[in-house]
Amino acid sequence: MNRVALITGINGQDGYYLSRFLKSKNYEVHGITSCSKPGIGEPPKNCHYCDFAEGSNLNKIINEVQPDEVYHLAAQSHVRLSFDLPVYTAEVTGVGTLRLLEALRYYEEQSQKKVRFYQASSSEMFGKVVESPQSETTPFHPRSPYACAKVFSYWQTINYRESYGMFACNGILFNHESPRRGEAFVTRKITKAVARIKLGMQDKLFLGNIDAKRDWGFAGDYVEAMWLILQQDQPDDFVIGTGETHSVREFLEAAFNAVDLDWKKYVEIDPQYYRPAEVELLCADPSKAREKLNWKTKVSFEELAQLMVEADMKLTQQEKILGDATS
Ligand code: G4F
Repeated sequence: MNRVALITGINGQDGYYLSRFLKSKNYEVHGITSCSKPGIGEPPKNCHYCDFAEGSNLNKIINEVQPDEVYHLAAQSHVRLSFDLPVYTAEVTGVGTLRLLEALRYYEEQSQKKVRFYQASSSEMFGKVVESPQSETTPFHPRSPYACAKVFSYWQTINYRESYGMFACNGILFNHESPRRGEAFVTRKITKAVARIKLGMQDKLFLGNIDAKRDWGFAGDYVEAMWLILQQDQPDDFVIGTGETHSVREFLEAAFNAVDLDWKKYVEIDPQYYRPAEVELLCADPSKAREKLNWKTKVSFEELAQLMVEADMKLTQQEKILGDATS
């Protein structure tokens, strides 16, 4: 019989790549989303609706789906926005995880079935880093309501493992991007602007702190690590990243270079994109993942920028044709 996976936040970038990956491994994939669109049509097959800010129907969904593996990706995941919506972010990104863990604990007790649980932990938890690169043993110093909520979820995951013997694991993922990345995140904001500037649809790109450094990889590679984490004999926590760090400035250079433009002519700094507290530098030490999961990233920084620009060029060209046809 096929194994059953339940992915929360299935409509996000990682949900997209993870569901494709698990289907290629013959899983029956179910998803939870909060983006209900009543009236437009029937919900897609195996799609369930739940808002992690309250989670009242989680027990019902888990009872129906009877998952073997649960990948908890749902979150209010935008760091800048979390400063404007701190309580909502704590509810969804923090307490939401606890709601799910508690529902799974109850389900395990009732059904006598074991479930494997993956928590999407984040490198943002390292925040004002106390050492570099950051590994599984680096202490946390969260710098945003989002990061504080993720630290809460990280420890709840470990607490449920230690208290109730649950197979609950953290993947501490560094930034991972793709053409499916939301347009409010800096890489996609840049690649979309590059395409629009190249096609004459935009003049300027406004950004915040372009000196911040991140460890950026390709999301498609990272979902395999999520799956590998749940295939181990023992539940454990893993840092997942490339081991390389680059500034936003370097990403700008790579993305504009991909279409032979000089970024300096188009980019302006707008302080509205600054954060009350910034995470200046993130760089992973993924040695444990390499050794125990045999996982490593396959797409380089330059290839990532290139593939995102190419995808946005195609998309923007189509939008332009559609716009011209309807105007
Ligand atoms: O793309 P970002 O918004 O990602 P951030 O804050 O690093 O968080 C992402 O990665 C985390 C993993 O480490 C996830 F947990 C989290 O959910 C999210 O996916 O910003 C990256 C950097 C920041 O330093 C930011 O200040 O880019 C800087 N930046 C400069 N100008 C900007 C902008 N970020 C955004 N979003 N928009 C700007 O205009």
